[in-house]
Amino acid sequence: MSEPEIKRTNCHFCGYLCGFLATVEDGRIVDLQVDPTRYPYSEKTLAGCRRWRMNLQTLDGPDRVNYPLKRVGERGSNQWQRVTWDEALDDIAARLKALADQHGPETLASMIGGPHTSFWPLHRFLNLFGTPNNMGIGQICWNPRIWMDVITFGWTVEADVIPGLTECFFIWGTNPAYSDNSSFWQALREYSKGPGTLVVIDPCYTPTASLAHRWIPVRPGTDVVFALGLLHVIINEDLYDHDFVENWTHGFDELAEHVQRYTPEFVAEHCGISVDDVLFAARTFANAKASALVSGRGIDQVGRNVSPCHRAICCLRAITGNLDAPGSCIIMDKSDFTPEVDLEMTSLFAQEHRDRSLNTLRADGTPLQSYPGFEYIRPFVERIDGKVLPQRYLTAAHPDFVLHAMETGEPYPVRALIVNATNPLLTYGDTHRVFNALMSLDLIVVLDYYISVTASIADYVLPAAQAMERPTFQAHGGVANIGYGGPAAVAPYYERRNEYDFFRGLGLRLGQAEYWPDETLEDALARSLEPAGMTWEEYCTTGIYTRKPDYYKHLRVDENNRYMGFGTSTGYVELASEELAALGGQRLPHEGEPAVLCTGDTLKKGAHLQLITGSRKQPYNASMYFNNAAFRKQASVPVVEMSEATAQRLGFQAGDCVYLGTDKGQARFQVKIAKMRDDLLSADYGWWHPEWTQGAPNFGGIFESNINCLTSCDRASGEEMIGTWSYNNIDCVIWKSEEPLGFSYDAEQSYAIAPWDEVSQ
Ligand SMILES: Nc1nc2c(c(=O)[nH]1)N[C@H]1C(S)=C(S)[C@@H](COP(=O)(O)OP(=O)(O)OC[C@H]3O[C@@H](n4cnc5c(=O)[nH]c(N)nc54)[C@H](O)[C@@H]3O)O[C@H]1N2
Ligand SMILES: Nc1nc2c(c(=O)[nH]1)N[C@H]1C(S)=C(S)[C@@H](COP(=O)(O)OP(=O)(O)OC[C@H]3O[C@@H](n4cnc5c(=O)[nH]c(N)nc54)[C@H](O)[C@@H]3O)O[C@H]1N2
Ligand code: SF4
Ligand SMILES: [Mo]
Repeated sequence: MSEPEIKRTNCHFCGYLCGFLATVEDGRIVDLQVDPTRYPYSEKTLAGCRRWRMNLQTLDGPDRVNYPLKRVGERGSNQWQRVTWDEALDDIAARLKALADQHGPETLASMIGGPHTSFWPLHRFLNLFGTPNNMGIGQICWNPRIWMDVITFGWTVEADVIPGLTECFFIWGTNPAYSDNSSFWQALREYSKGPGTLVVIDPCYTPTASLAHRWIPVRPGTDVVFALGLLHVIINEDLYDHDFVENWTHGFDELAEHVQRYTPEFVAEHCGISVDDVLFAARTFANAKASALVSGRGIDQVGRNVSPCHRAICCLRAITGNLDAPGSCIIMDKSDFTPEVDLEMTSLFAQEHRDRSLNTLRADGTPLQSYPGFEYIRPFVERIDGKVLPQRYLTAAHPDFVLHAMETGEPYPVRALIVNATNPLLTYGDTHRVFNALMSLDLIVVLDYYISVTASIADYVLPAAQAMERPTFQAHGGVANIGYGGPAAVAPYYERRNEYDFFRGLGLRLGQAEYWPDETLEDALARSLEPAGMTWEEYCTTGIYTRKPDYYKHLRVDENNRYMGFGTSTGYVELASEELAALGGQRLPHEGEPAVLCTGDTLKKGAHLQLITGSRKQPYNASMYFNNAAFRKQASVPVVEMSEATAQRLGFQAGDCVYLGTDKGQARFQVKIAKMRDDLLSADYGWWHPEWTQGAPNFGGIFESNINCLTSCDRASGEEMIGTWSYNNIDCVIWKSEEPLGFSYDAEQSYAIAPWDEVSQ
């Protein structure tokens, strides 16, 4: 037996990536301690985190997938046979090649989820294979904000809160108390105790809202109107930054005229708030020495209104001079290390394959979130410091189009799918549709830790290494100059592999050897750090590479002694967007109609209300950790929240079992009373039942309490330029269920997913 060694490594159970010191004996981790010497150590965060102690348990949990598994029964029968990696990779490569020969390479699609791992190996593989059909959650998480910042400012911005200077702070549609157990939440708590004014815009009275000096409970989906109302007040009361507006913005007069209709009275009525809320928020934001703003999924997931809302927020920042100024928000630098766009090798993605992108082939395509859209924007952005955005994310295929191609073979058949670190049967819109489309495919390959519900209908389930078994380098797609994480503590247990090894292995079998020069992920990451002048060893010692950007970067001068300005088509902040107009969009932010999901007979089933879905809660993360018995004890039922007055009006009591339904489907929840707007429902997401059989007929209970049985990713009701669909601000019908929920919590029962070797054969 070898002497125990202490190894640095990281947790990746949330985006914070805490550093650990692992005690390793004979290649196994026997103990874990927090590493106080490395980024992003925070005693308070760790004290509040319920997941960090799970790392050891998960590393060798009974339900982990440890070997490549090949389906032996019918799809969805959850019958598996253990195969070697070579057998799996050879067969997958051969089948992908045969399908591509028959239908073209675009017959392969992929799905990714939240930032659980690095996705550039997948994207590199897809570029070299020749398919544009990578789907993701980008359209409803991240892409809208990134795109609108870029369209307006030439690059993305982040809040730069400086106590004492940041006199006003807007938290808009995000609840870091539950979603972000990190230094940001700690900083917010500190901020709320100081002299600055904290304003939280959220229809629900969240723990974040409870810290606020003013909680503004706008009606979901109306944030764009609220933001336009703030602009109205700031312009009409002459509270804007004349110097910045005159010298650095484009289209101010048009914007000023456009917002005239959004009087405080109109806005208050439309958003269901008071006139004073509008006046207070506008005056506080404009009059502060510096104002910062952070937004979240609350406004990212509202379909048509998502881009106009982000655009209006960009205008708000700009006309109040809260752009690239200390204490407000700051334009990020590109990364010094190799950015995502180069790691994914999108420059090798041939034009003939770009032309097969459904986002452009389809008449109802998404003009901004597309290869031509990206290429149109690219030179404006690139003018400032050679910045290039992560192309695969920002051109990701719209799920509606890809599902349609699976269902109909139009405009070409999509027959194969790689699912990388996502559980689309719970997290993508319209579960019934996703289920039927996936069940019809010729080949599904899932990389996961577990036999997730999606894995249970795959042809291959491949065992993924978790953070402590792989090096981690979390970067924001190259849109900020920060990367953090650390080394693996151990080689992957059993036959698990990291995603790089999988995609490289597949690539080598498909003639891509030249483009996978690094044998290991660690070599590839070390190489990507070289341009930043940091060695892998240095990075592992500190846990971070970063450099803070300068302020007022538009005032730098170029070689011709001209101001650099902004990376937009005019060189100014585009309050009226020439870029969107050139792509067929609107120059100014206009509100759109919400999606309608309930019609005809659906409406007869019960009361018709507005619904938001998936507000983050602890201890779960989307569909993850439902196999953790302690978590299940703590949060044992899926709930739908409503205000006391709403419950009374509808005749419900806390604990009642209710159905929520739309034309798409229904799901059951338990009623919980919460402080929030009246006539609004907020339902949990991600709920499934590892203790129920995986595979047919129950499929882990995904049709019982899965809110995405009700949602839709339909392009027609989505945002026009990017295609964002709605998870918030949808309409639904609620009625009482005479039966209790289809399961009950039994503390004695094991909640682990049944281990594969017990369910096989
Ligand atoms: N109705 C509704 N739907 C939503 C949302 C909502 O608010 N409402 N939110 C949306 C948003 S913002 C997001 S980001 C998505 C999240 O959607 P997903 O990312 O699909 O959600 P998770 O449940 O976290 O699924 C992660 C899966 O990946 C596996 N996994 C975790 N880490 C790794 C890894 O390192 N490697 C591999 N190979 N597998 C791993 C887990 O075991 C799990 O099965 O959901 C979206 N869907
Ligand atoms: N515990 C836990 N943490 C997570 C995750 C998880 O699944 N679980 N997921 C991670 C991921 S992938 C993401 S993207 C982040 C998301 O983290 P957040 O951005 O914080 O997202 P949410 O909690 O979905 O929504 C935040 C708030 O938006 C409000 N809201 C809903 N609709 C509207 C609206 O129309 N207008 C306004 N103004 N507010 C609205 C909701 O009431 C909610 O309080 O969290 C990450 N962290
Ligand atoms: S779950 Fe997040 S906060 Fe908790 S230990 Fe892991 S990285 Fe840190
Ligand atoms: Mo997300």
